[in-house]
Amino acid sequence: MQRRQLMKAGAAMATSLGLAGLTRAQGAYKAEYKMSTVVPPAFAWGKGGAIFADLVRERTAGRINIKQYPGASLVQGQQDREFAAMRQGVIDVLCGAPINWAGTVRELGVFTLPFILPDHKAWDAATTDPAIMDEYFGLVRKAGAEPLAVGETGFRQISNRVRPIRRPEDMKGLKIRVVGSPMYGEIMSAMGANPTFMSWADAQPALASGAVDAQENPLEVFLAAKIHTLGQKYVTKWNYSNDILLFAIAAPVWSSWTPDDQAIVRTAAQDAAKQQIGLVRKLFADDVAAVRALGVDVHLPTAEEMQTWREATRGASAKWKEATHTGLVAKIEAVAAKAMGR
Ligand code: X2X
Repeated sequence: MQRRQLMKAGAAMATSLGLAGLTRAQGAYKAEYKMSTVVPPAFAWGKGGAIFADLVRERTAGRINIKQYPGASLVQGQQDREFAAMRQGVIDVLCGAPINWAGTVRELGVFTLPFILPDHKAWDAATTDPAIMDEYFGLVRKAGAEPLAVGETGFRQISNRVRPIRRPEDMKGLKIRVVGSPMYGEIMSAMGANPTFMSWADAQPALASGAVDAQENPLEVFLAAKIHTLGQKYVTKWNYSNDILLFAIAAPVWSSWTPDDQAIVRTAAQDAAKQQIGLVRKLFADDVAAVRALGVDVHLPTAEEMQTWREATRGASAKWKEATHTGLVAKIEAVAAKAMGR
């Protein structure tokens, strides 16, 4: 009897020791988890980050406190360093566009190839396809982060201060600012412009001073950042690229959380992504009218004009399919074609 009681006590002790061991393996929670976003919550994509942080704080009763650092301030505004900084432990939470990380993890740029997902039907089909997303999330995990959900940064449109852009000839000699992504640089060269790589922080003064003539961003960003006040008078809405907004957690941080908290954080990211996509699409629906109301000329390309852009970028596109992930790109193209009824 006594013996059995002793054994019971021993078992209880082992269990509690085991739990203690587990807690230790999971590590102590930090007082603050640092999240980088390029733009602040006044933009739909920065707002996506704010919604995520709020949901996590509420649903974990403050156990997980995510603090947003907009302006990519954790990397001194150098947004192309975000992913590397996440790997170094400077950033805990990513809520960003993989196009910014092209120099670190090229293969994550598959959704940003020119004209690969030309409309929302194609975009939705690809980003909700289980086989595509399993493979993509596998690449994110291999790169050192736990992927949680995917929002939308928005279709990117070109603007400039010189003339309306209708055909590749209109791009000749235009100095265009692009993010530090060689893929975007080569697309712009293929279209006839002179690309220059610059962070978002540096882009705005460069546009204001006329050091660069053109830029490309979703019109939601054009409006929120008041890019028309920087002398940008002409917009062409050609929907050439629409990057995902990836919500992800640095792998060591992710494994320091209990399975229950991991589940809460994943659901919060999925809910935030859904809301964020809703915001972006609402703005997209009215963006032409909103931009025109500012006195900016907005050109909507004809089907024929769209074909000239596709042709101009065919070579750059083929090169970057190889440079990112040929197999996954083929899957994305097949799903997109089906969604668009081709
Ligand atoms: O810098 C940009 O142009 C922005 C805000 O769109 C990105 O982060 C890619």
